[in-house]
This record gives sequence, C-alpha cells and structure tokens, in this order.
Amino acid sequence: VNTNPTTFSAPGSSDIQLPTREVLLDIFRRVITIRFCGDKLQWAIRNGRILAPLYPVRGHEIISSAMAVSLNRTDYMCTIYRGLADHIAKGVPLKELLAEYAGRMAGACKGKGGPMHITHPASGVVVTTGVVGSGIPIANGLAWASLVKKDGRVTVTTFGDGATNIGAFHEGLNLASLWTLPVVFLCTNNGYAEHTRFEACTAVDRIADRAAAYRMHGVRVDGTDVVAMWRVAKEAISRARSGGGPTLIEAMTVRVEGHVMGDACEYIPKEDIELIKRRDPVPLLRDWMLANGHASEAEIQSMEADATQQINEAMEFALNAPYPTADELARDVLAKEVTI
Ligand SMILES: Cc1ncc(C[n+]2csc(CCOP(=O)(O)OP(=O)(O)O)c2C)c(N)n1
Ligand SMILES: [Mg+2]
Repeated sequence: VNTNPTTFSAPGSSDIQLPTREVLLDIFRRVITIRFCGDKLQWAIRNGRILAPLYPVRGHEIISSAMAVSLNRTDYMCTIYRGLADHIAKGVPLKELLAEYAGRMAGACKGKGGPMHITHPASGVVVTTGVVGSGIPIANGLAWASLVKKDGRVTVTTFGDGATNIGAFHEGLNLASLWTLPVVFLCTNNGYAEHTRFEACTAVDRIADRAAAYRMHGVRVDGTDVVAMWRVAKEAISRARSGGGPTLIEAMTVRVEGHVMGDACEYIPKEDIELIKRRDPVPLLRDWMLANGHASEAEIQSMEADATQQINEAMEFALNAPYPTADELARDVLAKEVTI
C-alpha cells in the first residue's frame, strides 16, 4: 500500500521567508482554476463535446501552482501528458488551452497538437510530451541555450515517479549537473505509474536520493503542503537562476483519479481509493486557508465564482471555434513549408 503519507520534512533555505498572503491567494487562484478546468473538461468529454484523452491532474494542483508562482513568464516549462496543472499554472490562456483540447484552429497549436502536445511559447510552455522521460533532455537543451545566451531564464521540467526509471532521466541529470545547468527537475510522485504501484517498479524508496548519484541537490517535499512546496520550489529556482545548478525535487502527492479518464482503477484496493480521496489536497487547502485566516469564506467564494466564469467562457469559446481546414495539414510541420 502506498498512500504517500503527507508528513515529510520540508527542508528549505532559512533565508526564504514564508509566502505572503498575496502569494498564497495567487497560488490558491491557480489551484482552483486547475481543479475547475479539469472538471469542465471531464464534463465536455463525457458529453461528447470534446474527443480527447484526459489524464486527470487531481492531486497535482498545489505542486504546479506553488512552483509557477515563483517563475517568470519567460522561464521555460517542459511538461507531460498529465500537464493541465502546469499549463494553467504557467499561464497558458484558458481559451487557447481549451480550444487546443477541442482540436480547434484557435487553439495554442491551431488544434493540430491536442492536449498531449500543448506548446505556448509566450507563456514559456515549450513542450508537452507523451513520451515518458523525454522532456528531460529537451529541458537540458533549453537550459543550455539560456547559459549560452546569458538570458537568465530558468527551465523547469515536470515528470512522474515512473519517469525516473527511464534512461533519459539518468543521462539528463548527469549532464545537467556536469554543466551546472539552470534547470529544476520536478518529479511528481503520485504513487503510481499507469497501473503499477511505485514500489513495484522503482528500486529506491526516495526518488530524491537519486540526485546524489549525480552530485545534485535532491529534496523530497510534501506536494500537498502549500508552504513547504512554495519554499522548496523557490529555493530551487533561485539556485538555478544564480548559477548554482540544478535541483531534483520529489513532490509527494496522491493521484486522486485513475491514470486516464475512464480508468476504473480495479488494480487499486478499495480501502486505498477511499484513503486517497480523503487526502485530496484541494479541499484541504481551502480549509487551511480559512482556518489560518488567509482568506474569508466570502473571498474564497468570489475567487471560485471568478474561476468558474472564466472557464465557462473559455469552454464556450473553444466549442464554438472552427476546426482547422485541410490546407493546415502540412503547415507548421517542417521549418520550411511544403505543399502536398
Ligand atoms: C517511453 C514510454 N514508455 C511507456 C509509456 C506508456 N506510459 C504512459 S504514462 C506511463 C506512466 C508514467 O508514470 P509516471 O511517470 O509516474 O507519471 P504519472 O502518469 O503518474 O503522472 C506509461 C508507462 C510512454 N508513454 N512512454
Ligand atoms: Mg506517477
């Protein structure tokens, strides 16, 4: 049973302060936007309005939001098929995001990429990949370019626990450490790789320990603890930006839903499913914000209403946008345009 208990130490540099109320509200706004957008997409897919695979990000919202809040818009992000949280947290506009999910011309990739291949350079999202582990070498390339160009950008690449068993992870971390690249390797450990439990496919207990093999900073953090996650992310970003090289972050959370929408999760014991649902970090964050006086019930409701409205508008826009026409088929495929 791996239910990823949430009680992990959250080491962070002592010179990094606690997040201000503004930062917490900013993170919370991103978190609920991701949650509501995921729900809306499930509605659209269930009702046949969008034909696309959906890899739910329930449980990943705080990790992406607490990371992105400390990034600049020009910082690079390489994410994966389970990327909705990163896309929204990093600032891909909702209309372009949902239009891409719907395969429409108004989408971030003119409807030709779909949810597994969202690219939106203006918000720094360079790559979304469906090939496990493949974002890591690409992130190194981006970070290397930043070193050469001295543009001060940081690259973040996110991937899952299963991806750390892929060769590209090990080659990528080695090179990033050797070249002191300004990159943050953000591993979301949600306890499962597709239908396989973490313990059944990973030889170490802690992914963060793998950093030591490459003389890199490695830290495990509770990715459902907004303050801990923010501190660890901020520290890794400032290390990268100031020339201190890469960090491997292992952010612990639960995958509240199945691998992909429609997954009946028959491979997870029923009692574990119940336990995981109770640890859904979003309602817990809402309670925590209220209990600690970071926001009133009225403020939270107003933020929730705003997020809902924005998502509804974006979905309406996406569903009414035209599909790409046949002459788009060969455009944007090669650097030099060809006609077929
Ligand atoms: C190279 C490669 N091998 C296998 C797959 C099939 N696959 C898709 S997702 C996945 C599980 C990855 O798990 P993890 O890295 O923990 O990420 P999570 O889905 O939990 O976010 C696998 C094996 C793939 N897409 N690419
Ligand atoms: Mg996983």
